[in-house]
Amino acid sequence: MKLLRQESGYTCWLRCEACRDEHLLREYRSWCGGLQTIGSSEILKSAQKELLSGIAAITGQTPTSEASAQFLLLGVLGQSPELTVASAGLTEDGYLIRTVRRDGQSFILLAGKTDKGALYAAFHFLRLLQTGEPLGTLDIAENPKNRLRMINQWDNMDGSIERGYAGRSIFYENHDFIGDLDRIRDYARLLASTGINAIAINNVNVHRTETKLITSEWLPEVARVAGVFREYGIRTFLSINFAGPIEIGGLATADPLDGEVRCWWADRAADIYRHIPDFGGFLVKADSEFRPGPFTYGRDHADGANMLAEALQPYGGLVIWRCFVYNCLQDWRDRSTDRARAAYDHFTPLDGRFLDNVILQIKNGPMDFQVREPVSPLFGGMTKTNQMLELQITQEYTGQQKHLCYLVPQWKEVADFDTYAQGPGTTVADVASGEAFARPHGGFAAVSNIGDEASWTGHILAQANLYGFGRLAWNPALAAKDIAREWAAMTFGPDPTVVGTVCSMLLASWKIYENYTAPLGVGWMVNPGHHYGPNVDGYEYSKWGTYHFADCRGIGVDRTVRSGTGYTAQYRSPHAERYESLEECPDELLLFFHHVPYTHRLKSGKTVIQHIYDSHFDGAEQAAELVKIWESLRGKVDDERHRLVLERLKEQAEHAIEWRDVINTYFYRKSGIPDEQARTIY
Ligand code: GCV
Repeated sequence: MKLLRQESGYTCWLRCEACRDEHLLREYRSWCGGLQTIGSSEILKSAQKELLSGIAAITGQTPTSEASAQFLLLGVLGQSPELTVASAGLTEDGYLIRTVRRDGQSFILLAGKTDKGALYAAFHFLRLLQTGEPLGTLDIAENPKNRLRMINQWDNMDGSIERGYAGRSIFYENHDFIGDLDRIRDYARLLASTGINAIAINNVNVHRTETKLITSEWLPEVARVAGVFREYGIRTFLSINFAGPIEIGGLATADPLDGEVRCWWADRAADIYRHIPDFGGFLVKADSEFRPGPFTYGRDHADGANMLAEALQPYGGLVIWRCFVYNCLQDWRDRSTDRARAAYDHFTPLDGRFLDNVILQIKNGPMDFQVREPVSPLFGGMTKTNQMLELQITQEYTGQQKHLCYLVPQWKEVADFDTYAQGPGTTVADVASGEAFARPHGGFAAVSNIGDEASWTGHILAQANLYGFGRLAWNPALAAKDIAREWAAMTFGPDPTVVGTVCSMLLASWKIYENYTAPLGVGWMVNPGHHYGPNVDGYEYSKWGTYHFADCRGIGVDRTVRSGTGYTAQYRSPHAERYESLEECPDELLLFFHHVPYTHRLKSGKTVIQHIYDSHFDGAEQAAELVKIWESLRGKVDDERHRLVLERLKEQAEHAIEWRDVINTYFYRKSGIPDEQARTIY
C-alpha cells in the first residue's frame, strides 16, 4: 500500500500530489519538460513559479527553459509570433489553453489576454494535471462571467475575526499588521487559483483602529499587503467607516453633502492612491446594525455612496455599498414591520441615482445567510444600478465549520434563480454580472471562512466552499457536483473511491444540515450572539426582527399581501403569485411566507408537524451516517487529515442529536400532536 504523507491540509487544493498513473505521467513529462515564458511582469513571474513548483511535484521533474521537442509556452497574447493566435472574444481576464503543432514545433499555449489571464491559464493547467486530464488535444478558451470576483475579510486589527471559525486573523494581531506576509501570499495563491481578483481586507464593521487604515499612519502597511495580492492579480479594497470625517478627521459632521466632508474624502482618496495606485475602492456598511451612515443627516444612500464614488472616481476606484440595511430595534408585537422587506424598500426607490462606479452588494437572501431563504427580490428589482451578489462562505448559520455543509448547491440555486426582470431568463447570475441590464460593473462577493489554523478553514472539507465560491464567481454555470469533483481530486488525489465518496458527502450535506435545524425556511432558532446550536426561541422576543411566531396553533411568518406584511409583492410575476399562494408556495419555503397550523398538509403529503419530526429524525441519522462513510476512507486518506475530519463529523453527529431533540420537544409540547411513528421525543 502506498505510504500517505501526513498532512495538515495547509496546501488545500494546490497540493499537487505526485502522478501515479504511469501512462499519464509519461505524457505529462513529455509536455512539461520545458517551460518558456515570454515577458517578465510580476504576475507572469507568479504564474511561472506556480507552474514550476506544481509540475515538479506532480511529475517529479522541474521544467527547464531549454529548447525541447514539446514544451509549455506561457505569456500574453500577441507578445511573440507563437503567442499570436486567433483569440476573438477573449475579455480582460480571459485565456486560452491550446495544444499547438506547427512548423515542426509542439507546445501547449498558456496565454492570457493580459498577464492575469496567463496566471489563470497556469492554474487551470495545473488543475488539468491534478485531475488526470490528457494533454494531447487541448483547446480551451475561458472568460470569467463576472468582472469582480471578490472576497470580504471580516478581520479586525486586534486579530479577531467576526464570524470566524478557523482561528485568528492571518492579517492582523495586537492592533497591528502581521509582519511576515508569507501566509498572506499563500492565501493570495489559493484565491487566484480559483479566479478571485479582489479582496477587502478588513471587517465591514469598522472599529477605532481600522477607521485609520485610510490614513498615512497605516497606508504603508496596507500597501505592503496590497503588493502581495498584486503579485497574484488581486486588487485590495478597504472597508471604511462612514463617520471617519468625525472620528479621525476632526470635523463636526459626516454629512455627505457637506463641502468639507467631501474634501476630506477626496484627500483620503488622493493619499490612498499615492500609496496604492491600483487600489480597488471602498466597501461600506452604513446605517446598518448601529453603523453610522447618511440617515443621520437626513440624506439617503445614493447621497452617501455617490459622495465616496466622486472621491474615488478620478483614480478608477469603486464604491461597494452594502444593502444589508434594516431596522434592528423591532418589537415582536409589531407584525407590520418586516425585516425581509427592508433592502428592497430602501434601495429600489433609488434605482438610477447611483454613479457608475457604485455597486450595490446584496446578500443572497432578504434576511441573513440562513440555511434556507428565498432569493432577495432586490435582484431584478433594480435595472439602472450596478449590483453584486454577497454570499457567506464562513458558516455562521450553517454549522460554523464544525458541521459539514457544502454551500455551492445553495449558491447555485441563487445564481440560477430567474428574476423575470426582463421576462423569463433573467437570472441572478445575469443581473449580478451586469449583463442583464448592460451595467458597467458587477460580480460576486463572499465573506471568507479562513483563519490562521493550519487547515485554513478548521474543517478540512470546508475548504471546498472557499474553492467553490471562486469557481462559481468565475463561472456560475458550473455544476456543484463538478466543482466538488475537481476539489476532491485536487485535495485528496485522484483515487475514484475517495473522490466519489467525498463528493457524495459534500453534495448531501446542505440538505442534511437543513433537516435537523430550522424547518421549512423559517430560519434562526439559534442561540443568540454566537449563533451556534439550537434555541427555538433564542431570537423570538428580541429586537432583531427574526421571528417564527410559533404558538400552540401554528408557526410561520405571514408575508402575503392578502393578510401579512406584503413582502411577496416585491417579487415579479410569477414568483409573487407563487409565494403568495399557500397551495403553490414551495414546501421548503412555506414557513418563510405563511403562518400555518401544524396540521397543514405540505405538497409532500405530510403535515407540517410530522415533517418537523421526520426531517429531524432523518437529519440526525444522516449526520451519523456521514461518520461511517468517512470511516470507510481510513487508509485511503492520510491519517492526519482523516482524523481531523473524523473528529468534526463525530461532533456534528452528536450536535445533530441535540438539535433534533430540542426542536422536536419544543414542537411536541407546543402542538400536543404526537409523532405518527411514536419515536422518542423528550
Ligand atoms: C459583519 C450578521 C452577522 C454580523 C455581520 C452582519 C453583516 O448580522 O451576524 O456579524 O457583521 O451580518 O453582514 O454586516
